[in-house]
Amino acid sequence: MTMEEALAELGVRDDLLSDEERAFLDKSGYLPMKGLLSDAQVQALKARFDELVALEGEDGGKEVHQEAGANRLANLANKGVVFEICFTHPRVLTAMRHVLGPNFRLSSLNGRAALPGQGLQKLHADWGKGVEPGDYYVCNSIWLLSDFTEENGATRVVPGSHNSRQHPRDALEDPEAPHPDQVLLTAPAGTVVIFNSHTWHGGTLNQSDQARYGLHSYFCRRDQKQQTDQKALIGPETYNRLSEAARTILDI
Ligand SMILES: O=C(O)CCC(=O)C(=O)O
Repeated sequence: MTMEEALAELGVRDDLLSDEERAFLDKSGYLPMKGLLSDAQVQALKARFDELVALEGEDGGKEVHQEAGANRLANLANKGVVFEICFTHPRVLTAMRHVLGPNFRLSSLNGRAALPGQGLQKLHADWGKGVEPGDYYVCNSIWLLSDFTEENGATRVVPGSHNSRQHPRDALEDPEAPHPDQVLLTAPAGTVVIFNSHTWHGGTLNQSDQARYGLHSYFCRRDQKQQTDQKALIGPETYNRLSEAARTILDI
């Protein structure tokens, strides 16, 4: 199945994004979409998240990345039907197509819960160097499973930085310090924030007494290496359950 056929089958249509949304994403490098998940979906995703953290213990996230001060999970496309929405949602895929063009695939689906008193990250981009405006390789989406607030470590982004042609590592004296232009992505659980992964971003300090839960459904151009080799890691149960269109998004 071609990507074009897969996207059509999953209900992707240009008009799922308004002109205003497209313009905001182009200019700012991110786009919050409220209410993509119901409360029941948020609860089910959180329950599975906790189950996997308990099951995997110190190995959590090791397929991709582990981080002190955060419960990390990886390879979630392969760890439960509940995660399927993160790589098949038509509005999210419409945004990915807008940023990356029609030939993209899932790079990885990971989880991150910043623990109380932890979670501050350097401003970074998910790509090693600056790019020319419009020539984007990767695009992420963060799925809020907790309300993101000023206190609990909401993600910060620097609007417009995806078009700066610079990487924060080179451009900033102290990438961990607050940036004068940074915006905190505060929003209720169930929101999905698309962010062009060339936009400078990072987790902030969780000053609350509860973990702050999010999922990162991360896409790349189809000619780029996936962060998770979906074909190598996919299990038979997942493979058999997925539709051909979903398999095409994973490129398995
Ligand atoms: O979870 C977040 O707030 C952002 C995490 C992030 O950017 C990362 O782990 O690279």
